[in-house]
Amino acid sequence: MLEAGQSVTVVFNNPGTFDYHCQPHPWMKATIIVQGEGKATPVAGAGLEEPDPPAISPLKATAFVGLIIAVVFGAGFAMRRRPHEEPLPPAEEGDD
Ligand SMILES: [Cu+2]
Repeated sequence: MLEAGQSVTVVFNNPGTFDYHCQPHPWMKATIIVQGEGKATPVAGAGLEEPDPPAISPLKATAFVGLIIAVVFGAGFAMRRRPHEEPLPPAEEGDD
């Protein structure tokens, strides 16, 4: 779980729409939309063979990752601007 001010980088290897939410505050939601054509390509230096040339240009891939990071940062920023406490339910008093 991320605390305020922390960040994380996640690389999505396939296009898709991914919903996520803040674990302690399920109403804080966001969606990451990963766009792109072609299949995922292995990271250079990962010890994998290179059977095919990259389907998307490195510049394009960097742009997509940048977009994802921007979305994640934006969501984190939006969460930080809100009070990060759950509203307390009205106190109920009374004995049985
Ligand atoms: Cu939260």
